[in-house]
Amino acid sequence: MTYTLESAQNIFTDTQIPSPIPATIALFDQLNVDDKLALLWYAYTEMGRTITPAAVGAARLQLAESLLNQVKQMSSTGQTQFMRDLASRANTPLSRSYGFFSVNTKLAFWYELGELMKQGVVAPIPPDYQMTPGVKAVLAAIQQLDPGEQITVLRTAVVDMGFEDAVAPSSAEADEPMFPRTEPAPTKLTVEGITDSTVLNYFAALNADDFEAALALFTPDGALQPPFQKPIVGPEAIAKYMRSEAQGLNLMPQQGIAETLPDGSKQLKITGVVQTPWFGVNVGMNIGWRFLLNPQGKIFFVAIDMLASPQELLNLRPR
Ligand code: EQ3
Repeated sequence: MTYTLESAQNIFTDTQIPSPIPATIALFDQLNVDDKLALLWYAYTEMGRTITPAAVGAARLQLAESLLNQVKQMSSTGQTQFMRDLASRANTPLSRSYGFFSVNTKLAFWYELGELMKQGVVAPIPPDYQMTPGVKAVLAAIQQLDPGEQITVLRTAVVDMGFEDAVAPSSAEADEPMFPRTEPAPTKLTVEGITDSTVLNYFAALNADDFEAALALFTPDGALQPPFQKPIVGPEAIAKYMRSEAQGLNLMPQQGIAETLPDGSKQLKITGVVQTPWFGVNVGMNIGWRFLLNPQGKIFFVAIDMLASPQELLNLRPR
């Protein structure tokens, strides 16, 4: 085999346009705790309905219920302090409980807190809060992003909160409830320029939440690299990741290019749109998949990238 994980990560990099997301998150990270919480509130509540997520299933909230109940019983000052602890990743018992939640449970937890803030049950952002120039700058940067990028910034902010204990088991493993699909998954896929059955089966498997079938397409040392993350290597780690984070996604690949290398391996880049069950049809994320298949047609590597702009689609020309 003539490739390594490192070389695989570099396929098609000449077709990519840098995403504005990491710089926006870096700006956000520089804010102080109160400004972070206020920024998220404004971004979430003032950007219109498109970035308002759908209500989440009761099953998911059950996982967060005990923490929610504890927060509801606190004084208003206590609630504010709790939210500050989450945003500053303080090592407190409650902040650790949050840190154990899976990604989707963290989102569900904040969704519910947001509803409770609107109802006045949980302390809102103080009415006399004045946006600092820093908050205004980050808000302006977020407004420049497309909705798929905006929800990625919000999600990253929520996921990074709380205190994560390196040794504690993640709740994502055991009791992650199924994510109800908001839209039926596309059943028939035609991807312009792509006939490769492994890749088409990959899309079909994820659209059916059939992670076993998806895993069977990988080599035993195969890797999957989610947006802005390091590669996840090996079927067990990929399976765990998919069960926790790939449920209910609608993958709508549209077009791609495929190149066969002299040793029979193949590299493919495909672009399209992905919808998350949190926002359904309201938000389409522009996504690119970069696959490296071994000569036997198994996936050695796939990177999932957030495309900087639909402009990147134009870079997909046979070379
Ligand atoms: C209450 C409020 C507003 C104020 C307070 O001060 C602070 C906070 C935090 C607040 C609450 C904020 C809330 C409720 C934010 C909610 C945000 C949500 C629900 C964001 C959801 C985003 C989901 C995203 C970006 C999903 C992306 C999924 C992708 C790209 C999946 C890609 C995949 C593909 C395509 C594959 O082929 C393989 C698997 C993989 C998962 C990688």
